[in-house]
Amino acid sequence: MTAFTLMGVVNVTPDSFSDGGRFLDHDRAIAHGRALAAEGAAILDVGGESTRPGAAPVGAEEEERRVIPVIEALAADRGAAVSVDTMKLGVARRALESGATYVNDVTAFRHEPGIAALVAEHGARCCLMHMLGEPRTMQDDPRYDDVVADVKAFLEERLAFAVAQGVPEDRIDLDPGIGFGKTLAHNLELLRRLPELAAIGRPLVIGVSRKSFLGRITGREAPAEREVATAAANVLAFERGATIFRVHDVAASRDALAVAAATLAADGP
Ligand code: HH2
Repeated sequence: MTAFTLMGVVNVTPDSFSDGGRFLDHDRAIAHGRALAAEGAAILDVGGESTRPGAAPVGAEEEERRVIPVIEALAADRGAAVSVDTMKLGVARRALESGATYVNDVTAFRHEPGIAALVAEHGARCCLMHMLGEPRTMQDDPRYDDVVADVKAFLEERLAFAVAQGVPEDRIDLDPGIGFGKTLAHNLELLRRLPELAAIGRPLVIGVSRKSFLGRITGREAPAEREVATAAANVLAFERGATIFRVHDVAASRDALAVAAATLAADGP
């Protein structure tokens, strides 16, 4: 059976688009991470800065204050791998020293290129994500020649950069960055043509969870009501080559993906 991996989102922020403020308290964030691991998350992605469109940047000190105690506690559980969702070198360093083994950088090492060497030095894994522009302005009229070809070329270039900095290729995952400088049509085209990105040969991470394009399609205003839509998009992405799914609700996508995986396996040789 083709395996899939669930990456549970632990947002230690006041302003994340779907769960901002719910887990700003360290104890609540840690309990939430443990609950996601119990539901089947193999990776817990801990973030202290929202990247939603228009989000205000957070200083490194404040970001560390938010995430480091949570990373320390979840890593000490020795269950799920702990990822830090950051674009800052200092935060990534403290996180890796505190037990994280995965760096999820939505700028793909463009904001602070030194994170690549840091990941290499620690023998960590990483996710390199495509984003057009920066969070503050990324949704202001994004344009591409061919969104899939442009994202593919970007991911290949960032993969080559990370490898040149010493990160072994087999420790690098790639992500088309659904919703990061993309219209509804761009997101759908990326999902539809995912096999072209899977052809790069690295595992694909998909982060559709509760995003606004799902609200546009379903008419669901509240992000937490977009779980069925999230699971549907994840199943389609899995069938087209993605294997790592970044989600807020682990149980819902786990069930949907388990059915997809069993069905596709039954189809095989
Ligand atoms: N999406 C978000 C944040 N980090 N990382 C990867 N690799 N892929 C994604 O699609 C992705 C990501 C946005 O979701 P969330 O963390 O819930 O919201 P916010 O950025 O507002 O905290």
